[in-house]
Amino acid sequence: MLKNFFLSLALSICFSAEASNFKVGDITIHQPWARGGASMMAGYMKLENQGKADRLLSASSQVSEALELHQHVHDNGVMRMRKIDSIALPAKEVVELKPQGLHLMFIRLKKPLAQSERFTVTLHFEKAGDVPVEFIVDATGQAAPQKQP
Ligand SMILES: [Cu+2]
Repeated sequence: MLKNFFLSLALSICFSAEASNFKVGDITIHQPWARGGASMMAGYMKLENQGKADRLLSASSQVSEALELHQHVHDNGVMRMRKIDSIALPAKEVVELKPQGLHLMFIRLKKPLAQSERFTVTLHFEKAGDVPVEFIVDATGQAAPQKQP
């Protein structure tokens, strides 16, 4: 917990100009956020590529046992999620990870995360390299842990 706090503090100092935007090479990561339940969470953000074509290869985090790249697909009218190997980032384009689309999937959370809680995810880009970004748990998260009144 204390470690997370100092990590957050370090991040907020490094990126104080825009609290929830991060940059590595030609890639800007806009406003990462997550929502989910006690054991699984989905993560979203906008990836803006101002340079040549790149790819998001993977992501890693301490909050879950596994972290996968997912895409929603329509399968005979049923929405399903599918694991994908990478997310293509074409040159000079913005790719948005959003509900019903591309997302990060946090699988087997080590502990449930509270609304507004922040945590660090390291993104691994093929060309731009690695960058730690801070996700915030969305206040309107679906299936968020409920407390009895
Ligand atoms: Cu998923």
